[in-house]
Amino acid sequence: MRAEQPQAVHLADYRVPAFLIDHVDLRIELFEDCALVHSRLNIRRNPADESQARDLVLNGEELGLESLMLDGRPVENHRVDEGFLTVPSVPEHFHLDVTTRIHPRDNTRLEGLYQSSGMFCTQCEAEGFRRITYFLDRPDVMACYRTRIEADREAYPVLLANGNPVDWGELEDGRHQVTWEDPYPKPSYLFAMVAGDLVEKRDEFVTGSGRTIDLRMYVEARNEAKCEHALASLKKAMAWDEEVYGREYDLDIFMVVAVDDFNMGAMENKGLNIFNSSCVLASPETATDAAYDRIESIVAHEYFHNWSGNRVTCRDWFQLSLKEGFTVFRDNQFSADMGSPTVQRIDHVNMLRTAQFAEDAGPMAHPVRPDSYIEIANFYTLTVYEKGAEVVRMIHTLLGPDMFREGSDLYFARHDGQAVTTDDFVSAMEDASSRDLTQFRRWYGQAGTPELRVTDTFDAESGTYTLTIRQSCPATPGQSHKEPFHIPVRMGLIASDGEALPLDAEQNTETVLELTGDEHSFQFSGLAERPVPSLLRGFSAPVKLDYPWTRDQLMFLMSRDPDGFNRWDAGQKLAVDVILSIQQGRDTEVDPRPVEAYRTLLTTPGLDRAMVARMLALPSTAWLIELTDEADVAAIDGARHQVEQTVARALRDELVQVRADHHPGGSYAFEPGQVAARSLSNSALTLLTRIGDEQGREQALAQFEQATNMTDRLAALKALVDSPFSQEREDALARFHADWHHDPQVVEQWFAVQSGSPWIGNVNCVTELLAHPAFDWKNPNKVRMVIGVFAGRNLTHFHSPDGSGHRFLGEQIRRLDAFNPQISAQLAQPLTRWRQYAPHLRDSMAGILRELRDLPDLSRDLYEVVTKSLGESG
Ligand code: 0A1
Ligand code: ZN
Repeated sequence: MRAEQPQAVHLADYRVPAFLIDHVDLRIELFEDCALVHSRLNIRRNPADESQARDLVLNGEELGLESLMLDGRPVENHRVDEGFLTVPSVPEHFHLDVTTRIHPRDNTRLEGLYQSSGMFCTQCEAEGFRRITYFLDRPDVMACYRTRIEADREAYPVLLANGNPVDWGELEDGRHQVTWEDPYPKPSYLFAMVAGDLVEKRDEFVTGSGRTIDLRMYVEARNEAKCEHALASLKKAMAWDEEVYGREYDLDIFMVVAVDDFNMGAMENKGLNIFNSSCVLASPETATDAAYDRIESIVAHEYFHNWSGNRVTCRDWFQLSLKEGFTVFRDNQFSADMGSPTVQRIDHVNMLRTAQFAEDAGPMAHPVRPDSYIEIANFYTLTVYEKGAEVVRMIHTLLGPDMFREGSDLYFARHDGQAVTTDDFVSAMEDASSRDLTQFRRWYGQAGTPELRVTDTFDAESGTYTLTIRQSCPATPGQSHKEPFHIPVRMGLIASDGEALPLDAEQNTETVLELTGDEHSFQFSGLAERPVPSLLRGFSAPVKLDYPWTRDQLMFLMSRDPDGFNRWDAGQKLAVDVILSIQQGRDTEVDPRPVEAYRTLLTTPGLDRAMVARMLALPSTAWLIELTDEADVAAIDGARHQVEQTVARALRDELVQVRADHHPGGSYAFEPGQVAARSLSNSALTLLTRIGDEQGREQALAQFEQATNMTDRLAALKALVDSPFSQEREDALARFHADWHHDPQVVEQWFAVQSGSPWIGNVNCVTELLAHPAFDWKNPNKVRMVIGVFAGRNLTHFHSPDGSGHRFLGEQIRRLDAFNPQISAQLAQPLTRWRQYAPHLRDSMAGILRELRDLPDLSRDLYEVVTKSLGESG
């Protein structure tokens, strides 16, 4: 057990800062073994503070304090404690000059200033700036920064920081300097600098008001050919934000840097976005369609933060969803506009329902605006990001697009240059629309996924159909009772001939029902027969909905619901019912109905091919587990596999035909038509190889040999790996590695194909991968691709009944925690849901959590995850 227990921070304890910092002047001297950071802070007492504090208390961690001067005179009565520097009795206004010595080369946490592949880079969100220099490291202290970087010219020809370059020149001893100035006040978490020997790719964007913005992407020379897609995505995002939100870029330069070692996906530092290489670099030969898609949305996400996050930022870290929920909503809208809105929505909801619902149902459940945290890095969660985005989406649904735009305009105008709260965001939406969102605000404060129970009656005589909806929300840690939520339910009614029925006097065939109380009844009159309800269209609220559709009704909705999302969802519901009925012994044979529905999909000309691919995919094991109490993973996976085999065998000819008809030839382009065709053809390949016969083997081998892009090559490799063809599997894995061992991002994929494989990815296999020369403990991507993919996606092997998978994860977490706590805490996530599983799995998972909890030296990050997961009874 840790010597002292880390303390929680509470939203209720928020106080304005006692001091403000208006200006920061940094001079950063970079050397091989250390860096000297000279900072001059322009500080004044905060007029809004009533505490009358005399002492200045700055945050700082693992800093060597070299000198400290106040208004030019050395300070002698200061105190340095764990995490703080206190300067007693300071005046109203003053300059503080601080010099700290830090060691970027030894920084394995990847927070603050560190080295990656020989370059220097920073990550300051959420509390990394305090690892560079002493500061009021909180987002409501906003300052203008001037940053001068000095380094050896030959080793570090490129020196970057936020803002615009204002000065540069030679220094003694082969060194040089570049000075940057950022005119926009910003919190310290948005500070960034980079120094390295990097190639520059240039482009430009002309804004709506006619300003030409210099776009620059910096990468290592070996990645020079992988920049085009990110730059193209950036320009699309810039144009889209002007068109849809009226937001123009505000500096002269926008820079993007790719680094290999990064704890997260990317970071929105003002004017200098830093990306994990895997989230920004792409070429057709090395990146899949899924990667292209992800890059487009992450580049957009970081760019959109320039307004939703940087110009208007968070008052404190409890407000994280203010920037993240809104920005994810914005990037989802963008992705929908760039491709198919329905497919984008399906992919997003699929992830949300599987992973965020699990978070909401587990011991780490927290509101979109949490009430407390021990380590804020643990709160970059799916709840804050994805559920936060759903909350913004519901506001959009309730207000309609025009009013929502007025609300966002008001929000940006009212709060430009400020650090504000989620409440301020909702108020702007209210003020612009005159809608009362008082009750709606509960979405920010109450955790848990609401459940809607729907029943209906039809009075044939009067032709009246009545829908009754009851809402409830399960208890979550610290919240046993929930008040009703304000929930928009988009819906329609469908007649037996497939006609969409009018719902009101204006003959609308779709409406949004608003739930505010525990129970509501809605009546629809003038109907000739009992309709089939289509509920929660487009997933209009992040809730679980229960209505007793029959399998025939689901088949009907799969083909006749005018809402594409609900067509897909009906198919998922049908497949869930069929699989779980097999698993629970309610059915002894696989119901042929889904097979026939898939056959129709495969043979009907003119359907959206990306949609067909989504509809053919059976619900994931993770989603089936989420729907099951005391989940027996092996039994669930076995039933799913049986259904998949049945489908594949019955549809063999249609699958072969679809591949012949739809596989795109010619040169690769990331454009919706080609992406859809590849996704359908590769889904068909996966199913064909599940049969395990000669035809599937030949198709997979031929595609592996002939593929000219990574999407097809990786799909073929996966198909071979997850099939009984052992010789072909070994050969393909060896060949793939031989071809791509020089490219870290492709090697990451090669790792993931193995660690995620239900066929070969057992504990022995992943243990061998950890010993592979390309594996690197200090590189978060490699760790995630081997250990994270095994524990998060390879559920059969991770939950091996002998507990070996759980033990393996426990050992790796323990090892990682010593040098990168953010990563060890991320990797512990799969263990937190232990209560969801069958007793033998549950006990083994909780046992590992207890072992971790009892370690003498575990990090604050991991401490919070394991103690909260175990709960009071732990
Ligand atoms: N704000 C970034 C991602 C990010 C999150 C957490 C971090 O450290 C704890 C760092 C970066 C984004 O939303 O893209
Ligand atoms: Zn973000």
